[in-house]
Amino acid sequence: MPEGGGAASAGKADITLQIDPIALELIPNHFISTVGYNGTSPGPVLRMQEGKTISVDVINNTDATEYVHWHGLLIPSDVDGAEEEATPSVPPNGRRRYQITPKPAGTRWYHTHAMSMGDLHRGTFTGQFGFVVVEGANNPNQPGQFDQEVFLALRDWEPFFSSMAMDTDDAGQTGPKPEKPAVMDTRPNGLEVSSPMYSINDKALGAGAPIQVKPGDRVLMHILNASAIENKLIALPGHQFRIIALDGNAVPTPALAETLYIGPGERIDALVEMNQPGVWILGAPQDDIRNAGMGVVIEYANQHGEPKWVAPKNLAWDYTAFGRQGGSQPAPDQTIDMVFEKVPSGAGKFNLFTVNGKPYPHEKEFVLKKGARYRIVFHNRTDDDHPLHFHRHLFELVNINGKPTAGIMKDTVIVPIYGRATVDMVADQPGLTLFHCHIQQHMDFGFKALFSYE
Ligand SMILES: [Cu+2]
Repeated sequence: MPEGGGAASAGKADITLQIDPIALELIPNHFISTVGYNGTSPGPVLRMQEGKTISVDVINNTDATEYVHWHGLLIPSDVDGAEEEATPSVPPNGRRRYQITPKPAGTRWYHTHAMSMGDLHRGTFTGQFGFVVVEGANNPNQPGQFDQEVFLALRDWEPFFSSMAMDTDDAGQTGPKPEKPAVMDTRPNGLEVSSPMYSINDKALGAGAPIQVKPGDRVLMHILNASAIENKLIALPGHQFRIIALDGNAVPTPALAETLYIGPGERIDALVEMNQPGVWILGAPQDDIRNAGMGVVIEYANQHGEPKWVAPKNLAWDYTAFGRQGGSQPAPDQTIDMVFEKVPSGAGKFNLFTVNGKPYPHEKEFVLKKGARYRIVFHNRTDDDHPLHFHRHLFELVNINGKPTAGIMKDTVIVPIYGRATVDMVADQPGLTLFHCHIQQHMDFGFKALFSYE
């Protein structure tokens, strides 16, 4: 097996991730063929100690070049896991050892960062993803605050191209559209990616074991949208989610929500008090998506019968509900405007996305000064909600569609359709830094930018 180079790989690493083709039995006797970590998808929950350096061996048993990205960790570019940041790859049928010092504490995740372009069997369309829990004093999820914790990765499978946008980005969004153009682009849309099958973790709704709970239990749910293609809605009839962390970072104002809206790349940590004995479906509010697998059964002790679904009354999702009311940020050193547009390509072709008028790459366009505070304004002039992600940095939400907030630290934010989001980012992680939409096809066709430090 060829060595990938990099750090010497003497002895066994603290963590070994093996990339292999796998078969996932989403529903009994129906297997789908994909690629996973250590024979499964999601891969193992990786627990790390904040600040404690560990070695990770990645063994790639496929014929594709791979990258393992540590999403939400503040680590150097050469181990972050992105080609654009010049992280050394894991060669086809090869291996490489990385050393990482995980921080900050909280719910993070790992996933492939390979490009897919027109190949729906590559990149985040595969099963290469899993949770990372960084343990530490500031982890918002301290033992004693919950009786049971569950990890719920939301996924879709067997993606296919279609000429229609089948997502539901408008479902929970009734807000203003400050970036809506006066004259709409009427050119015919290009290819979108859709999915006929859904799951939470590796089972479609009803195909796996129910989550067993007892009355009075406080269940800590770590929810991750590991989809390559779309934002997701999730509800649990009879119950409310108490949101305690977004993207693994404690929120200033833990508050209740009836429905979660979560973009690819985002994590939500929510406490659910189990106070409605019965058998329930936690799942997507859209009947077609839930019936195609997006859900899991929650079963109270000594309760039996068909799992019950009741449509939620309130689909609204508002990040600012969890922020510090009346708070503000220090004045920025500089403001950066980023304008996102879609160039519709017509039937059978891939749409192109531009950042400030140009698709990736941008020649030295975004250069940061170490220590400076940047106010970044995302102008979404497209007809989709986009989950926008910064590598290697946290940012603070400042404003969403005119609503100010403070204290919410994230690494990925959904910028609503024709909407505007403002975030503050302190440039405290020198090195190449990738910014992109976390919808794989958008990223691959232009929706990304590279930030560097001067
Ligand atoms: Cu996007």
